[in-house]
Amino acid sequence: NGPVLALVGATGAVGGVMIDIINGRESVPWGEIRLIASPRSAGKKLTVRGAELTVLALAPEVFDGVDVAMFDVPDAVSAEWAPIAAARGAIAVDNSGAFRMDPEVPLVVPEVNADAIAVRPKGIIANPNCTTLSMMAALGALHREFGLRELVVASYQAASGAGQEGIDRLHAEIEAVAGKQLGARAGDVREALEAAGLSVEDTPFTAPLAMNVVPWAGSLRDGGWSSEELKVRNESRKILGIPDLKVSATCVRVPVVTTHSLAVHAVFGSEVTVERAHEIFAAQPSIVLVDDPAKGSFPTPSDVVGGDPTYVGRVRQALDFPTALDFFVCGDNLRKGAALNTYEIAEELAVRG
Ligand code: 2RA
Repeated sequence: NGPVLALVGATGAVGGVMIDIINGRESVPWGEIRLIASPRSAGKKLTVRGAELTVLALAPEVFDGVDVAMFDVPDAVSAEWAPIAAARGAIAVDNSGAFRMDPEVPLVVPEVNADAIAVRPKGIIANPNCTTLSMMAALGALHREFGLRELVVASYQAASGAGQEGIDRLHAEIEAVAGKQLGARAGDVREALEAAGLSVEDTPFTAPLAMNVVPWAGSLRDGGWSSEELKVRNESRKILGIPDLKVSATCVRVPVVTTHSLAVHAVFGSEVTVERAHEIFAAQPSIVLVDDPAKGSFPTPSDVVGGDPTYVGRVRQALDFPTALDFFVCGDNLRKGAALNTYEIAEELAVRG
């Protein structure tokens, strides 16, 4: 019989995507799969690989006999429960922000730093933030060849990064502005939302998101940076193993339901060419290259949502920087950005025994 897998947060938005991923796999290495959620959701029945499973209430005993426990829950829940799962003998693979920068917890993207999973003194492995993750497969592949030195990025983040609340809010805002001739006068979108009962006091996005872009994600940190921008910087350094990588990020929310995009300016230690970058991207199984602008061919969120790969396009050799590439990436923030990468770490653990 194979190892025992637990999914904590089975009834949440990412948990649902995780179950879709497990159901979509041709085969799985697991002898048993346990679904776990808050006591409020316990007792629900969900179908996993043809079997109807009852969701168990989160409690220390549910981790007994578990080999790998994936956590898709808020930071505070992970902070409390991942160590409990580890103390009961499970390896916790955590998708929250609770442990990502803990020096005793590896931060893993399997196609970039899979070997890091072997050193996990706390029995916990962390999954990166979806914004960082969306560009990591591409940057990891280029770094191996050219040696990354500096990174300047702007993100274009989807509403589902803010969970179901974010998805619901964007849908409600789009409904409120649909069919109206808005966008030619400052404040008219905001007024239309207020008139529809959608106060900006209640939005997770700080400002109207429909018909708009919002240069903000996360919470305020020193120097005017957002927590999301600092995550991009700190997590990129840790995953790529470049502690002094120079990073500057601007994180922006856009009216897209799911799939984060990033415009990346990456400076390397040696000269780069578009041809070689294309070859490197084409050779990486988790990357799909969509790069023929003469034919209008480049990745966009609405064309790639629901897919597992990282989509890369608009690859250009920066005109004034001989060692720099500019490119555009799109990645489904709920799949590779969250559930899929977590599951890939769990699979890697199963493969390595
Ligand atoms: C966001 N990256 O997009 C965050 C979610 N983890 O809001």
